[in-house]
Amino acid sequence: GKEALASGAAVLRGFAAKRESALLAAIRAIEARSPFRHMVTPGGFEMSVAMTNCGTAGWVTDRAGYRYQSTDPVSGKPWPALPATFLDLADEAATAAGHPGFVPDACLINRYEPGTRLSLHQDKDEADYAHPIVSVSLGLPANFQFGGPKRSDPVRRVALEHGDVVVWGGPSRLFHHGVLTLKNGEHPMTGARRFNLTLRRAL
Ligand code: MD3
Ligand code: FE
Repeated sequence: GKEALASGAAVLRGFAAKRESALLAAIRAIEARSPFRHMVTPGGFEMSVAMTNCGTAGWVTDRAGYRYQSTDPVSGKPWPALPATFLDLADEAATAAGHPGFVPDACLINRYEPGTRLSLHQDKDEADYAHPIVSVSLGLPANFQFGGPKRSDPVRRVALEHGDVVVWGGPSRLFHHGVLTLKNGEHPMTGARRFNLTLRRAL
């Protein structure tokens, strides 16, 4: 089913479930060339969530700042291409949520292990906020939190499970959001991990 979360935001429960094997195989192929790594924030803190990217641009952070760049700083080579399974899912989910014609050029892949979290932030390193972001959850469940345009806005919690897809567009595109500390657990497809794909138009 489709649930409205906020203005322009919708959760599509289980939308990615039938593609779980293809999505996880694609993540394995990507990480073989661009491994998951713990990036450092501009303030010098190592992120607990491990990240990698695919697409013509990838999101990175280091002491110099947050940005998108065409090469992986670890391999020195371009990021792996966006797999067809990611592009198809992005198009179908965005259309189902009322944002037809979404063509991402970047996908940030987050890997959570028990005890890791992503603190409240906005996604604002992209060139044009008119494009939605499509988020895909795989593996262990997480408690996702989202607020509003101001950091001080009240926060709501939503449980995101394996196969859930969230589409963020319109007024919700710049809402603050984060992921609470992942609890221990085992998932039959991913073990003690959660993966999140965020399909974006960066450039
Ligand atoms: C709300 N990832 O990679 S996805 C991120 O589960 C990120 O790993 C989280 O936040 C995760 O930047 C949350 C849900 C999400 C993604 C983008 C958004 C929510 C959003 C953009 C605007 C508002
Ligand atoms: Fe985000």
